[in-house]
Amino acid sequence: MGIVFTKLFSFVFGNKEARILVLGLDNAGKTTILYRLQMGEVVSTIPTIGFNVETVQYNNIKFQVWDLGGQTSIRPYWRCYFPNTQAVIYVVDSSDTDRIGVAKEEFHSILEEEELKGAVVLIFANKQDLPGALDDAAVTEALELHKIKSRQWAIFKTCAVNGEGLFEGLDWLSNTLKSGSG
Ligand SMILES: Nc1nc2c(ncn2[C@@H]2O[C@H](COP(=O)(O)OP(=O)(O)OP(=O)(O)O)[C@@H](O)[C@H]2O)c(=O)[nH]1
Ligand SMILES: [Mg+2]
Repeated sequence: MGIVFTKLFSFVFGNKEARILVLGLDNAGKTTILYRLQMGEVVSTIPTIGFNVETVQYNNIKFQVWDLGGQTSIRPYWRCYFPNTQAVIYVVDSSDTDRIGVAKEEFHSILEEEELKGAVVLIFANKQDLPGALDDAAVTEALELHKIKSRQWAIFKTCAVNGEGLFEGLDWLSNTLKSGSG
């Protein structure tokens, strides 16, 4: 009954719901981004063991945002969260040029997952405030984004600490999800 009512309410008011996964290597800034979006504040984070999940209401979409820990030993558990995902936000530490190749490998293995076939992909080239950070064009090249086939994607330069780029990314995401069939 509760679910029926919630669905009816969403229908009447035009609200959509979307399940979003935030993925990326450890230290990329995923948890910082989640809480910046949810509370508008920078929280001090510790490495995520497991996940954080919060709801972010934006542009008539209720985003259920799952932020998963990115350490090497935890990454195999990401796939437990793949079913019913409408979008992936892939966060890259643009200043971590040593590990950009690892970030690329992880990114492309996510794209191959059957359960994420229908998910749109938003890439955040994060930590733009740090010296030596790769810009969006350089991250596009390093992640080989041109290899993405039959899937909607976009990349935005972000700085989770001052919030730059985050809501521009969510704008793209909400417009893309609204224009989709889901
Ligand atoms: N300078 C700068 N630091 C950032 C930015 N985003 C995040 N950080 C810092 O990077 C560190 C790691 O951020 P987290 O959000 O904990 O990273 P995470 O991706 O959640 O890491 P795991 O939970 O281990 O997967 C923290 O010290 C953040 O304050 C940014 O845009 N610029
Ligand atoms: Mg984290």
